[in-house]
Amino acid sequence: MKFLEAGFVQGFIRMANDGWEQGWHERNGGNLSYRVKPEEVEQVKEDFEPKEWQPIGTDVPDLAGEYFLVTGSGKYFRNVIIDPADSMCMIEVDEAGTNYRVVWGMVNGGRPTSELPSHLMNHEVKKKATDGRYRVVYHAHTTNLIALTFVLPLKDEVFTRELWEMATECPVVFPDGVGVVDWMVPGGREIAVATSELMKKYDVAVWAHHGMFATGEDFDLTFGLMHTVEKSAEILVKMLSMRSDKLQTITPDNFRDLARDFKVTLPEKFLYEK
Ligand code: 2HA
Ligand code: ZN
Repeated sequence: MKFLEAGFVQGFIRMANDGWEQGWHERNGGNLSYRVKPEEVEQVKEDFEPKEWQPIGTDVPDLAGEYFLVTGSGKYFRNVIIDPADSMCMIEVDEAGTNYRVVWGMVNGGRPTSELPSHLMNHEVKKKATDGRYRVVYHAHTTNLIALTFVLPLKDEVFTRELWEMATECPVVFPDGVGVVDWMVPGGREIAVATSELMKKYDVAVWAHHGMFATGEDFDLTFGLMHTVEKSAEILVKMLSMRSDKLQTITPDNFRDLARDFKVTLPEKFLYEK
């Protein structure tokens, strides 16, 4: 099968374009990665043209031999749909988990996303924590959530609770909550370690004054998660713009009732009295 005809490649391209249309990917902002299934690698491997091995910048031994679709460093999400071979690539991780090589794409040169260490370390944590079910890691510059990082305390408990309160579906969509990383220099191993530490507990990590990481099983669930969190952040921004306090809201006991009926576990640390 031709690389671009494969269903998983089409799903990746569609998700990148959906993010662009949401306004989350100004210029070269954001990045997306997908851990490819072995049978999907088989579908497209006749199109591979392997390039030189390069250092990942961190170690991911539990991803040895895995293949990933990733957006390119400095590439624009708005171009993925019109020129995927220039904007994205498939990479292979070596048997030690320290190097990668491009096997398809980046036809005009370039590298995978500058956030490759964060993507791969998040994949490594999630692969282990979910018995291999999670395959997607998504980073976007979500406007309203970024705005909130200037006015809310940078604490997991506060972000989770405030986002949950803005839409009844939120605690059902992200019952484990969201984690928050203080401002850090992006692109390196240090922020990758901090983010992947949070991914042991959560599916969402907020990067203060920068954006968000979301992880999930497939493109629909991961895009839907990013969309749900950002929508909730938008409601909170609107609410705070009208007045600084709430006349009424969803209470801790309301959340406990919701948890019972929807059969989700909501950690009590998020249901504090204010
Ligand atoms: O430019 O979003 O975090 C890509 C990024 C870096
Ligand atoms: Zn970014």
